[in-house]
Amino acid sequence: KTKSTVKVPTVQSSQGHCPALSPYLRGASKLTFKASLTLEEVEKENPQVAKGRYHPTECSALQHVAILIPHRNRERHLLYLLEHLHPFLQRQQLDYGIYVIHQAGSTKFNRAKLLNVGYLEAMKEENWDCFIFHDVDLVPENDFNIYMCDTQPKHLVVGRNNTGYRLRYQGYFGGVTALTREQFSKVNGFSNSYWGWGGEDDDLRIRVEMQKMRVMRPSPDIARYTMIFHTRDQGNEENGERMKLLRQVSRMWKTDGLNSCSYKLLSVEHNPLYINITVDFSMQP
Ligand code: UD2
Ligand code: MN
Repeated sequence: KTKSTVKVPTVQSSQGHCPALSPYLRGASKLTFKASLTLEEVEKENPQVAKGRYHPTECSALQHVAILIPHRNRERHLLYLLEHLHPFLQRQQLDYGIYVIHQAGSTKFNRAKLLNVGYLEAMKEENWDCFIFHDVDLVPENDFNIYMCDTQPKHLVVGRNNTGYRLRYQGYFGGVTALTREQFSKVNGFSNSYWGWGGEDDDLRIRVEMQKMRVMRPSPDIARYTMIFHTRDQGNEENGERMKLLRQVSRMWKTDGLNSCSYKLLSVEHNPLYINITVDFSMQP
């Protein structure tokens, strides 16, 4: 549960690796979302973050982690996520970068394809060890939910406030997941074919299982999230094709994924708190 005292290691060689468990973790925290919060305030609270990136200075981080957030028209959610995620990741002593992948225009939203773009673009900047695929509206409640990758793909959202903190169904793989560079490339990333809401997370789970990998989850008392309230977005209507697509994964995965992800890159901006990648999918079939 909550640690009352935070011990700072006394011996720190500049070359040494960070400890397996960070001494800065606090456990469960009560989340608040201030209506008047601004980006400038969050920037002021995170002076050690530059161009969306941070690394601990007291030790060398165990993993280099890229957080990928698919986004369109959820500015408020993004602000709250940045506010909570930056200190959370710093307490975990990670070398990290936050990428927001923004879909331009009003074509149907494609979460999975945005995350493929995030992987491909982030890899142009650095050889990241680990990727966290992260919904913009999910805020982690407990910093013992470590944003590092493991020997198997990890699903980090066991429960969330609006579903009674219970796993929605066996095999559920939505919300926030962690895959190493190798695990993600082994499954050829996400499918690019899911336009609108639903199915793309189950598709990824099927890809993972087809490669004989097994989904791991942290314990339910730790893997807890608050989902900031929202209704279904315009441009992200339920995908009526998803059941059909899900029956074709074994036939499609090799040719539909990272190796076939084409997109028009509109911009890459290095903002103080995140790297913003804007893409246009309107030319895609
Ligand atoms: C669930 C999953 C999510 C995804 C989705 C189906 C959980 C906790 N999450 O989320 O991972 O599988 O179902 O596609 O189970 N977004 C925008 N702008 C939009 C639309 C979507 O930014 O106009 C992004 C944003 O990061 C959002 C995510 O896409 O969090 C998923 O969309 P959602 O939040 O509307 O779907 P939800 O909550 O049912
Ligand atoms: Mn949501």
